[in-house]
Amino acid sequence: MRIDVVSIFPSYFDGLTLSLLGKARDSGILDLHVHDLRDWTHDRHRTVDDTPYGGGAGMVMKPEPWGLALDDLTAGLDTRPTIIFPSPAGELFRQSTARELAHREHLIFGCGRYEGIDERVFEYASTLGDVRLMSLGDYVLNGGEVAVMAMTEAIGRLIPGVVGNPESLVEESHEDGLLEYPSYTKPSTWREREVPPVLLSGNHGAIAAWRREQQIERTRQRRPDLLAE
Ligand code: 6GU
Repeated sequence: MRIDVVSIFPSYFDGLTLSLLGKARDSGILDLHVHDLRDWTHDRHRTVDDTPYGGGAGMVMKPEPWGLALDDLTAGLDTRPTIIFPSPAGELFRQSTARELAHREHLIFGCGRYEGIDERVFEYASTLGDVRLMSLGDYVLNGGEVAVMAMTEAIGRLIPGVVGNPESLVEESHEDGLLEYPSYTKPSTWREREVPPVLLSGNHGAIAAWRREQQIERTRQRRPDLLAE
């Protein structure tokens, strides 16, 4: 998979070279490129923002650098990329979204800052690729960078070969619409706290049933919205 990220803070993404995704990059499974939006400006101050038409607080990202960046990153492609703009005004990014996007050949992430990007950029981008505005949840971040880090990690670990043991993917929170069951390791007694006896029983059927109950009970307590779905 190829991933291009456009940001005015490219060094945010240095962290993606570490750990799991770093290994995926080194092995060639993940071809990640981070770009500085200011490389597509042509004025002395490398300006990327301006005041909003109609007035109001804050600044808006100018369309011109975004247009040039998208032109360059989509020139000569033989497949249509998916172009994702992180935004608190977007659709919710969920595990099902990550699963879907993990199958795409080419993702382009455009990180907005300030009060957002000139709306025409999204229309223009849709002439070059399949555009998605995606939100992590109902709270506001200062810009898209942290959101793109999260989305890239969620997507990247689902690409075949990135997570060493694919079985570790299927029993996680959200993979089956429920939260994960609790996990324990040795010692069996720690500071007067016992591991649930069923896990020491060797009875695989009983263990599976207990884990399922735990998943349902936790989901009911912590995320009743998921059970309703
Ligand atoms: Cl994707 N961007 C920003 N700026 N804030 C957010 C978000 C995204 N998701 C939740 N809050």
